[in-house]
Amino acid sequence: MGQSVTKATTPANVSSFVNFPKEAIFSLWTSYNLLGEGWGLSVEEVIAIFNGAEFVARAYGFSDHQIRTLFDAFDTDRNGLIDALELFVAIALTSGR
Ligand SMILES: [Ca+2]
Repeated sequence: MGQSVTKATTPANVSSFVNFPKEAIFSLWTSYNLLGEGWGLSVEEVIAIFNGAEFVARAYGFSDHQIRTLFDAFDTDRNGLIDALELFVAIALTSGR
């Protein structure tokens, strides 16, 4: 009553970053722990983390442009930083295989 259940949609420009298998999530988290310098990540750090995540790099091979598009979707205040935990939680929540 008064509620509707719908299926979430993903903007086309970031749709490549959903439905990751758990190996991808673990790979990104490991890469973040090795390369991340804190919770605030620049686009260069996010690119390095995606490229350093062995499983993700091998299975998906995202271009810098694709990763910059993802970064821009998260950097809503356009200050050049995004929150690492929010990024990884969002990716994990939109995955689940
Ligand atoms: Ca920001």
